[in-house]
Amino acid sequence: MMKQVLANARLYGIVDMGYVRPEAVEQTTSALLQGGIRIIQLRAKGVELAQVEALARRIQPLCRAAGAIFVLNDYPEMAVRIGADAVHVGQDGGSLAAVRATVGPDMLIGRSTHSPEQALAARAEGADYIGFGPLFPTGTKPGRPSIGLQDIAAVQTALADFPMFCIGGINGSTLPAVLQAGAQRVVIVSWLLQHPAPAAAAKEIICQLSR
Ligand code: TZP
Repeated sequence: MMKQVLANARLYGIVDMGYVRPEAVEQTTSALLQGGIRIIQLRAKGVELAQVEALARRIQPLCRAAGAIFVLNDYPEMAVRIGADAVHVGQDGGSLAAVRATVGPDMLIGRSTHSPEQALAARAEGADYIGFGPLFPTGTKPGRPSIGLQDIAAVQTALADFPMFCIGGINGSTLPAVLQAGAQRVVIVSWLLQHPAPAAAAKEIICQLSR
């Protein structure tokens, strides 16, 4: 069932604790859900584990009530403990076989990829979806080299229906070029989290992604 929600998702939202005050996680999550986003990740880099789990346990029921996928970034064992729908791991997150062994057969697994080779490998290794980027330089991942738009179309063609979410520096102004380059799905972090009207902004982006 969550596989179908994943297949239908065009916009992926992240509650990134680099941008969200801890007391505002419910409000932020609700705004993203109200905007129509049906896959939401908790990203809490540098936050103490017990605190990550507490935040996850606050976000998860809101996602569940909306029929949205709740993704925990990193921490496969915690994802199992709290019953997350998905876990997202970076290139440094170990082999996907090891992650699968930890989370069991049903949890969705996402993988960050930064090149066409990594994208194809992630699917071959059993990822359920990938992130592909950063397309542009972004303050959300400072120092990470951007990969540009030139490989999106070929990778999306090679992956056919496999869910590939382009990420990194996407906003209302850069989205048209990203779509032009062949993207079908995107992750938007800081632009949505800093937007004065995030739900309306998300709706508008989803509209553009659905054309
Ligand atoms: N992985 C690749 S780029 C990125 C992550 C988590 C950050 C994207 O954030 P933003 O604010 O949408 O550029």
